[in-house]
Amino acid sequence: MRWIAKPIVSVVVAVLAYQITLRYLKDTYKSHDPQFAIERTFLESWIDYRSNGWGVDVYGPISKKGRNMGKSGDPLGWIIIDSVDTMMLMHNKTKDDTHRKRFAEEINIAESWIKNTLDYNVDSEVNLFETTIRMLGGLLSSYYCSETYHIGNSTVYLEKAIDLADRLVPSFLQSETGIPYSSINLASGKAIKNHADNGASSTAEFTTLQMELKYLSYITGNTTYWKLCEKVYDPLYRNNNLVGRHYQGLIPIFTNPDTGVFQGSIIRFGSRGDSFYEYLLKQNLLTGEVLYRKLYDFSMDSMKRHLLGESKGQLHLKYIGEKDYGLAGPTSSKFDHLVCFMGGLLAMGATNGKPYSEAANGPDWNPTKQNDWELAEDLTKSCYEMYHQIPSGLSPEIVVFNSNYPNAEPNWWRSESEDYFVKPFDKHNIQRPETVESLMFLYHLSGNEQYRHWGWEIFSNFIKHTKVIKVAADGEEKVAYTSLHNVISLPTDKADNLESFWLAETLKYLYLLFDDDVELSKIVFNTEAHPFPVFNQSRLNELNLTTGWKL
Ligand code: DMJ
Repeated sequence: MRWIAKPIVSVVVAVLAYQITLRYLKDTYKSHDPQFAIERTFLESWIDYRSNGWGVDVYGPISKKGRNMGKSGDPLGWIIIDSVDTMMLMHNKTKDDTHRKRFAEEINIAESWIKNTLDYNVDSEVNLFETTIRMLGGLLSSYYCSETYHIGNSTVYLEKAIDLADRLVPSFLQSETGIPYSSINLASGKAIKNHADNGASSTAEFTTLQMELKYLSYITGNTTYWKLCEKVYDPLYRNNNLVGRHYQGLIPIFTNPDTGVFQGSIIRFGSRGDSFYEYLLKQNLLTGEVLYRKLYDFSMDSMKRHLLGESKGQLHLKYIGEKDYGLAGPTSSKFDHLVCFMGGLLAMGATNGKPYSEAANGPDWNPTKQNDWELAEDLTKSCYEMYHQIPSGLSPEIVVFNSNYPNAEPNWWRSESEDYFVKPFDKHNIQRPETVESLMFLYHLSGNEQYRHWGWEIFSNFIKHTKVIKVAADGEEKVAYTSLHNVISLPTDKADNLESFWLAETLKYLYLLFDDDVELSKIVFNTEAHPFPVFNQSRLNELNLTTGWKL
């Protein structure tokens, strides 16, 4: 019988192997055209907004209703401006003629609206940070992409950017310290203190304006923007002795703008703390200024000594914890999804945007860089697990890693590996970018395919769970994408909310994850994923743009 059994076994093995391969391929990006799929998702989302909510700043993809942000009711271009450079990028890179034509039309529509309808001379109180990173950042990168990819009229974006920046920079002149209040009226130029938190400004907010304003000085030659925006650092470091024993480069999340002194003792890498660290490194990468690199390295060293933890579950996931009572207090294992940008940042910090294989063999490589690189990989893995173990495959807004502080309560959802928990109020997902952002950086720096597999899994789950389908009167299906109230129970509970960073960041980073032509040493993304080119040192010398303060 042997002579029959052998071929039968071989056939069965071959069929099984074929089926396993098929199943595997079906679930991986390799059996798809990921960039085409992401372009389509972007277009579906954008066209829903353009058809039903055109011009509004806040839009609900379920109700198809929206409103504007400014008190006066005038639009600020929130969703439109945040989206333009993603369309320019996709227009430039797509292999599909229909998509390219569509992107060209949509860019043209957005550009006409910015040119002819958008007016920043409005009696509206806007948040300085959000307006800078999304609007000023979006206009400047659209200018850059328009010039680089030869699409649209770059002057439209630059003129608007200058008009907006001139309305924002009076913020730096209205406190004794040069630290801005949190909001400003676009028409009158009057700065307004935060209505809550005793008028404190969020520390990460006034330290996340510098890339945009420095880039504007670099383009226009008007050095005022550069000089004003860097003034915040001297009082911040000096008045708090920020590099001294008490803080060791780790910032409390609130600052009194009139004195420059920290308010409260909450230290974290999540909301109101995050992009302080991001802009230290990115200013160095963008402009070459050495001081910011030193400050970044100093803060990262302290972060590793004071905030780093490892979960007690099966996977031993690394996380950056929080200190609610200053550095001497206990470290909480609460972890905002927002912190997931840190994988990408640490990887860029270690390699300066060069492939790991090249950087690690270079003369500057050292154990600290190796350690930063490994931490970048570990944190990105933790963030991936925040999607992978959740029933919908999408991360909640906040998790608590399994640690001694705080202790899990019975009503907290437990991940299968027992590495993290989710509290009842933290189960929502607003299509945030930070994890796919880190996947994009880690993939291009390491070449490790695993990051693309993870990214495809996350993208597929966004499609599966955040898609809204409405059948029109003529039977045509209209598709949109929206936020979720709850990622744990299935089917997921949808929220009527489109965040502009879904279009500006999440889909852009996913798209670039699958792009083969990304040179991370030549561009620097602002915190809203708007790309700026690395500055040319001779242009900086010509304009005499240097760091205007010392520690
Ligand atoms: C974005 O607006 C920016 O990335 C910001 O720095 C943090 N939060 C959102 C996205 O989550």
